[in-house]
Amino acid sequence: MAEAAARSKRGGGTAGSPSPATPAKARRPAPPAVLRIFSQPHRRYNPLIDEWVLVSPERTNRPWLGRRDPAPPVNLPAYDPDCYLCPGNVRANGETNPKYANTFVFTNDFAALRPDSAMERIEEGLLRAEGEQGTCRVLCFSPRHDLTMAGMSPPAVRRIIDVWADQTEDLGRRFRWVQLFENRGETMGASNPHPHGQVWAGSALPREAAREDASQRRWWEATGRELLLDYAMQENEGPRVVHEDDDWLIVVPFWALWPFETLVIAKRPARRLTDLDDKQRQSLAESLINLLSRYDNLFDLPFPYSMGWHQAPFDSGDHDHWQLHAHFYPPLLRSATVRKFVVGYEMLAENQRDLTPEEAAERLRTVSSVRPDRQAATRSA
Ligand code: H2U
Ligand code: ZN
Repeated sequence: MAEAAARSKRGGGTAGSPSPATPAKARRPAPPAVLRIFSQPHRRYNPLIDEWVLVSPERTNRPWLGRRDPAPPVNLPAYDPDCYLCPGNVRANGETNPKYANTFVFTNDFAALRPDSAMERIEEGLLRAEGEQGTCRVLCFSPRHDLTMAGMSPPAVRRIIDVWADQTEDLGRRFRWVQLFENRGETMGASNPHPHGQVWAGSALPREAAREDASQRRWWEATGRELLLDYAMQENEGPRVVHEDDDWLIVVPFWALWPFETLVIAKRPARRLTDLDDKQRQSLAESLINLLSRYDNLFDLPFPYSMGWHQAPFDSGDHDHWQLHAHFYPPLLRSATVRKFVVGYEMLAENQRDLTPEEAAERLRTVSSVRPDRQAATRSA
């Protein structure tokens, strides 16, 4: 689509957003201005959810007398008789897990969504409510209680990717939104160190999904291109790249909120995990191991995070504007025990970060992409 046409179609854009029709390179400010802006308090725009974040680079120097989280336990056993996710163990609802060899999926015994909820709607003035149907499942990544994704072999991580894709396909037949995610570490609320993820699928488009859907659609309608593919092109070999191969780009996004937040973007058009071919799944397994090893090496501990996949919803209409990606949101800021809190100004005004995304990316790039335990050829599936 011609740029002029794109510009007029967009009609000026949403408040504060950069014009999508402006060529990427030309939008980049001149280096002196970049240096000036980036070393002082400034705001950055997140085009994926149409929101701003305040960046205050000098604040990382402030003293910290606040909360320190306990360092997570290391040296876990390969099997824990008290773990409700280990093979052959009994869960809270009395069911016994099979003696699974690779991965194992079960319906969450304390599901937040159920398939048989009443679907009525009420609307009384400002009071609105609607029924929501869905289901929640737990995904055990490995029978080994002590094996995190970073410690797994590429074929073992590849099996998790296949499970993610299979769950997407299965739940997408019945529900509009399929949210795959993992909470890793006590700091992120994980109830159990046994490596596991979750999938929640529901009939509504939840908040983040709706915002990303709207932003990607606006960009697509204005430019005829996928927002995240344009972003990946603009970040190519830039200061925020953490890891890159033919199929995947991992960056600390320009607009990141969490100190070491990363965005994993498929470099070729893909709406969902089910679109990925064999090679893309293989390279994704290697890219994830690379990223997670860097995370673990950063503060020399199993790095806590919440991560999850965003992929096209399952509803009528086209999804050409969607590009598959994963978000990693780690809470740690300056050490193994000092985390970032999203409180105060963030709750009441807008998001804020101290460390710049460029500094965070540089630290993640500099740290080794191989965990010390991997060098001893202890790769285990
Ligand atoms: P998190 O650790 O990420 O919170 O996930 C564990 C999930 O496992 C949690 O949602 C479920 C909890 O409801 N669970 C079971 O389904 N069965 C059990 O026996 C214990 C925990
Ligand atoms: Zn276990």
